[in-house]
Amino acid sequence: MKRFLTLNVLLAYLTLAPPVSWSDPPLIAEPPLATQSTWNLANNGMLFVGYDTDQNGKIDFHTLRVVRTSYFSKHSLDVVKGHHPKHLIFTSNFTTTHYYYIALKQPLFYAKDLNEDGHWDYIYKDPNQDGVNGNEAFYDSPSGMGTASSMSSGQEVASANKGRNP
Ligand SMILES: [Ca+2]
Ligand SMILES: [Ca+2]
Ligand SMILES: [Ca+2]
Repeated sequence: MKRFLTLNVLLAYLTLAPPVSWSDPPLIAEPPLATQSTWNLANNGMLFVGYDTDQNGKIDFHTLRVVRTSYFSKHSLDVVKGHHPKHLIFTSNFTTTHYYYIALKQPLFYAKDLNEDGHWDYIYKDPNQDGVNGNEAFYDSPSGMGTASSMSSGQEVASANKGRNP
């Protein structure tokens, strides 16, 4: 009986609570990696890639990937790619050697910076790391935009998108 009640309370909560992602801006798929503006290691050891999706010179979209391993190597990028066919390879050029980061193909997190102020406004998590296909969920809003005024920001995004796509 208690379990039934708990379930009912949970169901009521889920029904009454506004869905977190209802008015959040829709998550877009990661642009082609070749169009990235920057990439680097985050403090947590993940590899982030920044994109300027509207090409106004300011980064507005990030992806974060799990790094499987990283190492120095004198091998060329093609050779290293051959060693890790199921991963993405990022490399820094040093004089005679390269430093390679072997990252998972698909991101674990996606982050939007709607107002391009450097503070992420919406972070989405894709636990399956299978690309943007609808099973991603709102994760956090470090800037507070996604929790305080997700309704108005959703409208801003809608109108911004309208202006962007004639
Ligand atoms: Ca931009
Ligand atoms: Ca922001
Ligand atoms: Ca997914």
